[in-house]
Amino acid sequence: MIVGGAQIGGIQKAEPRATVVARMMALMEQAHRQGVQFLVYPEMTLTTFFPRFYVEDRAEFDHWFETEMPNAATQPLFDLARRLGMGFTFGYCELTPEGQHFNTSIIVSPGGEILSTYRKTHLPGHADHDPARTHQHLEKRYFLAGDTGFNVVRNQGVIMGMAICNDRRWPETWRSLGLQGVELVTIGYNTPSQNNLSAEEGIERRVYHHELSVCAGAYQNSTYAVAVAKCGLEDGNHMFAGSIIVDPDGFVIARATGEGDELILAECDFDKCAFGKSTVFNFAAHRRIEHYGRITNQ
Ligand code: ING
Repeated sequence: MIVGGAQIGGIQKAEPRATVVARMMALMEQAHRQGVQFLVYPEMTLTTFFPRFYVEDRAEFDHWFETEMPNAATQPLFDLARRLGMGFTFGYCELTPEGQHFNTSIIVSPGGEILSTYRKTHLPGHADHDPARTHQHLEKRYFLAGDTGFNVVRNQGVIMGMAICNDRRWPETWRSLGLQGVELVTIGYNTPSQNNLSAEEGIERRVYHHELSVCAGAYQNSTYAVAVAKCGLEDGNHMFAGSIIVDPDGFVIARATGEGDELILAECDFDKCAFGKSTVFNFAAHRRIEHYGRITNQ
């Protein structure tokens, strides 16, 4: 199966969802022309990365959230995917009827059915304004930690699982999916080039840690991974690109070259996952769970 990654360049605060969806659809049509059957979009694909901004009354930011999916803004994307017979996944900010705010992603079948919903588990950053920081990163202020856990679903004959951004840095994410036989892990991300207490950390180091996390996770669980950025400049704030497709041996088999809207794609032979799962990473034969207690109870 040819799998695609639809990297999205910066979305400015003032940019309406309709414009963003049109950009997403253009990439989907390009993907279809190049034989892509499943397409991966970034985290928070519909809006700017607003957790960089502090607001006292969080309700002021509810307009960044979707209360239903699909909805008027995204229905055209669902309709196009169905017409093209393409499965896809994308991230958005979810406001539930109960008033809960999640950083969410979904997997949609070629027939337009939402097969799986995932809510981001690992929220980086902080909940209150931190004057010591050069850049705020307030995901803990605007989102609840996800309540879905890590699940897989079979779509288009492939066992697929979702993670979102910071999740990729935690081995627990990957092994939770690996233990369910995952063959394709999708990861949308928005990673600021500076958001720590010191601004001198180089972007090369950040990009290295991103790629290291994805390649290690894929290799250690013998799965493909597609990690796709929303990147470039958003109202002057930079997020790095580096979208990649990684094979079950941990090799990068496709990589974005720019920081704008860009399609990457690769032919994925999911039978390749079986070798690692039956040899080096045959979990049943080699893991010793009696010694792993610290991972789950600390
Ligand atoms: N962003 C970043 C990420 O995990 C971050 C936060 C940046 C963590 C740099 C560590 C280093 O890629 C999101 N949205 O999780």
